[in-house]
Amino acid sequence: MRIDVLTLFPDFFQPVTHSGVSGRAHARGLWQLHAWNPRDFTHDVHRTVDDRPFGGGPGMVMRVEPLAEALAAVRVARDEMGSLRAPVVLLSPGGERFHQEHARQLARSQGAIFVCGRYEGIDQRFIDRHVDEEWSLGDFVLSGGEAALLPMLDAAVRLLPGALNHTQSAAQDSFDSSLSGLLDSPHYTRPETHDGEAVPAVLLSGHHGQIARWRREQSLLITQQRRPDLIERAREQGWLNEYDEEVLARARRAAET
Ligand code: 9D3
Repeated sequence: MRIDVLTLFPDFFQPVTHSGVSGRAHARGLWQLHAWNPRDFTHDVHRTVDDRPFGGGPGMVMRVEPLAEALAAVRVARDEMGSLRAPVVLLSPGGERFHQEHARQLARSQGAIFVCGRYEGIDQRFIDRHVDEEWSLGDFVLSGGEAALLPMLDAAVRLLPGALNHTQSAAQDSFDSSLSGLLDSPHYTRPETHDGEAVPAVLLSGHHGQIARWRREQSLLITQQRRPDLIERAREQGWLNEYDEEVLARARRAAET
């Protein structure tokens, strides 16, 4: 997977290429990131990438020409690598809300060309002419697209075959509740008692069937409590069995009394 990023702050991406799971995957050659600074595609002595908005108003707007020239350079570089097909994705507060399906789609693809905005926005003509999709991280205001793109890349890269070691990938097994779209059950490790609080006895019992059932129950109850929308989705997807529904019904009755 090849990621290209148009950004005024190429250093922003050091963490994802140098640290953790995504850093190791990068070192193993599972993916690559190329950051392109529109400032390097300016021709004036001040290397101007922004200008005042036509029509007035606060803030500055990113100029179309440096972005368009940087994008043209990306296309040449990708063509030289065998024409790796890639959508142009603008990071934007008004974009589609990013979710796991975007991460999966990106991880299955040959990559994407991301455009990170700064200032109040980007000249609309660049968006109309070149942008295929717009993605948002959520409903909060960041100072630019870079901080939104980092977690998106992390989410996609960890899905690349070989990115996770065996212990980690085991958690992706169909046994794990992560695949049923529920929140995780609580985890415990040594010591067995901390400050007078013991670990739930079932986890020390060695009964793998009971442990699995307890974890499933905890997942269901926590999800019901915090994210009823995820329960609804799991039900619609047919991810809940008869026993799951019994657990949830029992919890609803307990909440009524
Ligand atoms: C005054 C109107 N603002 C829109 C809410 C202007 C504005 C704020 C912040 C324009 C750009 C930005 C910078 N943010 C992003 O580029 C961005 C973003 C975000 O702010 N939140 C969540 N996801 C994203 S993706 C890109």
